[in-house]
Amino acid sequence: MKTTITTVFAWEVLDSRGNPTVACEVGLTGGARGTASVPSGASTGTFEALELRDGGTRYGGKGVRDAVRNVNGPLAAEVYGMDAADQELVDAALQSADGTAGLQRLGANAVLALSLATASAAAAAAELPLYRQVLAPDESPLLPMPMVNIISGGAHAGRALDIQDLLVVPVGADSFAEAIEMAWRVRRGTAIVLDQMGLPTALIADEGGLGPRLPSNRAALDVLMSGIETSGLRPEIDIAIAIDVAATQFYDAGSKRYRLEVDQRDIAAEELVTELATWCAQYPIVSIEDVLADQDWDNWPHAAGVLSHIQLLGDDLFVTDRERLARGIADGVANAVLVKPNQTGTLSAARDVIEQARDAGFATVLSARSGETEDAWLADLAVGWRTGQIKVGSTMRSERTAKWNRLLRIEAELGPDARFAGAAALAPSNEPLHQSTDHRNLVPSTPATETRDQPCD
Ligand code: 2PG
Ligand code: MG
Repeated sequence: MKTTITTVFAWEVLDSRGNPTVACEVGLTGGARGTASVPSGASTGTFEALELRDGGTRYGGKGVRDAVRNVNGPLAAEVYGMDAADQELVDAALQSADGTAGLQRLGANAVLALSLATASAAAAAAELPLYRQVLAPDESPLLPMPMVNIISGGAHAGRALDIQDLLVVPVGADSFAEAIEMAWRVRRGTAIVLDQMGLPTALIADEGGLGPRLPSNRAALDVLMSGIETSGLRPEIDIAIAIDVAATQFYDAGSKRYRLEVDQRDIAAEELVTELATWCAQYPIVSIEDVLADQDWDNWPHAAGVLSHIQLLGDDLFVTDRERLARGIADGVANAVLVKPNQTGTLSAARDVIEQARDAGFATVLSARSGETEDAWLADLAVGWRTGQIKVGSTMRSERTAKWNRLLRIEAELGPDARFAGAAALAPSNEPLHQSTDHRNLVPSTPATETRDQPCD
């Protein structure tokens, strides 16, 4: 067999924040090789799988030599002789080598590096691009709708705002390439607006977004709206807004209240939801992520009731975890899930969560982390897994453009066969993303936002 794993080699590299992360190469009997490197979050959810760091003084404690040793030692020993083409079996072996639920022993960064490099080697052996390798046999590739960061706050921008991400969804785009150009226009328009306000535009946040200091969280929305207008695109029809509140970051579990530093307010969950509902009524918002904290389960059903007209996305809430998503589905607290492979540790576990979400009628958004590398596997996974949406950051910084550029290439290469998920991928009216649907007609004839343009309260 040409796809037997014969070599595993991991080493330490730097991510886009300059912090160490794990890279890995897997070699197969037939000579094929695959490499991968793993990303790292800053606004991490409390319940994510473990990112193993060395501690001590080297790299301020952020070194990953232990994780690298775990790949080259116990994890490699586990997969030698296995068939790289059987991803599920390899991932099950990696999971059982660790033996804990959150990969607490060997580290999710170690496990994911090997899981991804295995997929990449199997694709090389089959002489297929990764997106074809991970595609189900009866399905065809689907380019995702991008959710693009324009203004950053929270942990990605020195807490210049409490809200973490203000993003755009180019709902009027008919192709991925058109969507990226539209997002580029809004980013440029927003920079022009900030410049006119006398604010620096060179303050670039971790994901390439603008990181201005503004007087309030709402002021950031107003700047974004002006940016959309300056771009010449139409709010709602061409461009809609998405927000990642990342509320876990400003939640006080003791008092169970939310501290908005920029607004100088200390509010209860209900008030935060009311505030967001008001924004939904006043701005063309189609998606809100982590509206409440990951420990605030009790208040999520209220948020879901009030905000059910838009895409309610769980990131820190679900942490790409089957059990947490199952609870979210049962409690009806959201209608979409953000999927980050390093929150769970293996490709198979991430894919499982996508299937689980689809079966429940949830929309899926594959997401990068705020600390990324130049590796572009995320783009291939979005297309091959038909996630419908992708969140990568802004339209600049090479670790971000690596993913956009990969998607641009895939769309260009597919030519007339390229299918773009379009606005119909967004919950709550998301189209099923299984192949049974003909995605040529996924972009609705009326702008998708018209159906969602109802007050959220
Ligand atoms: C998020 C991600 C990406 P981080 O919260 O959605 O924007 O951030 O990788 O820091 O968790
Ligand atoms: Mg998030």
